[in-house]
Amino acid sequence: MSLENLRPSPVMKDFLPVEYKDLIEHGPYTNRNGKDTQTVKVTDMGKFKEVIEEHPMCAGCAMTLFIRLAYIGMPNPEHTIVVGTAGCGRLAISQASVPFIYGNYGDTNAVASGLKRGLEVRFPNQKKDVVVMAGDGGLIDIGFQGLMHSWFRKEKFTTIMLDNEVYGNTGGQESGMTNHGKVLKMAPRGKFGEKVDALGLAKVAGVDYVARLAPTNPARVARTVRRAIMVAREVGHSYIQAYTSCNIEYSIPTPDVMKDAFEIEKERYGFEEIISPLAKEYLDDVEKKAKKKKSDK
Ligand SMILES: Cc1ncc(C[n+]2csc(CCOP(=O)(O)OP(=O)(O)O)c2C)c(N)n1
Ligand code: SF4
Repeated sequence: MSLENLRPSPVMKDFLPVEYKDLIEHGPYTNRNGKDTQTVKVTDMGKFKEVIEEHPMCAGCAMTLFIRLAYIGMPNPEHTIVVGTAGCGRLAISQASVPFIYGNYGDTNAVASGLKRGLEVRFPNQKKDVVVMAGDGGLIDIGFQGLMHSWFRKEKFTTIMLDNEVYGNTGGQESGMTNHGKVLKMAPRGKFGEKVDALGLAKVAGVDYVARLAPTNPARVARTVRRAIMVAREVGHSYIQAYTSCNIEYSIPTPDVMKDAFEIEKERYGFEEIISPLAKEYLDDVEKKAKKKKSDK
């Protein structure tokens, strides 16, 4: 959606739902007030209208926290389309005030490839960001072929893997991203193979921006999402792999969800960025300009 497509008559303004007005006046939609970059900050979370406010996911699910932060990080949510699929994440993603396309399980990166190319033809003067947000099963198992080929083709969109290391939505089957030996409800003998090195695959495929992180540092999550989307806009594909634990299938007591995230981050999910020289040059330029704008104010 674009705010330019939806321009209510000024005389009707008072009758618009308060949620809609809040999104424009106290939310992350950016171009209504003449600004072209994100105006809300993670540190102000709770004080502005978020694009996602209600969801039916399990209480304390880290995936939901990550998804909220990802929406805050989007540089232009009003010009963004999210592609998802079956899996827990879409339960929250489909509640957001950002258009959502529900691809068939396994099809996300093929759908996003066509969508992004179509948007470039339809809107030659307006950048539209496409973001795939899907589970580890949806991407590394059933969607593997589409994922890999979108990487090899350097399609200009962002893939975010919500890596809870299990098929959460269907009750606990192992995925390619489950760790070796992990016993799950529907993997009673323990995972046979190793966790797939998706970061390594992304690097080999020449993905321009690759990042791994856990949702332990909210500002860093938003910044990483912003960087990934900016690279996909101008340079090539970007991939974020986020540890988003499943407290149900991994039996993590709700109050300990963040403790688990910090522990796993320390053990094997530390923050990592792999940036191609071209993407680095572009990000340096964009971020330098943003800093200069701030200091000029
Ligand atoms: C083609 C197809 N196969 C299987 C399913 C059933 N299915 C729905 S969600 C899901 C697992 C989701 O796991 P994952 O992608 O890791 O996401 P999570 O629920 O863990 O976030 C499966 C197998 C489906 N919807 N479509
Ligand atoms: S089943 Fe797991 S991943 Fe899915 S909503 Fe519940 S805690 Fe989150």
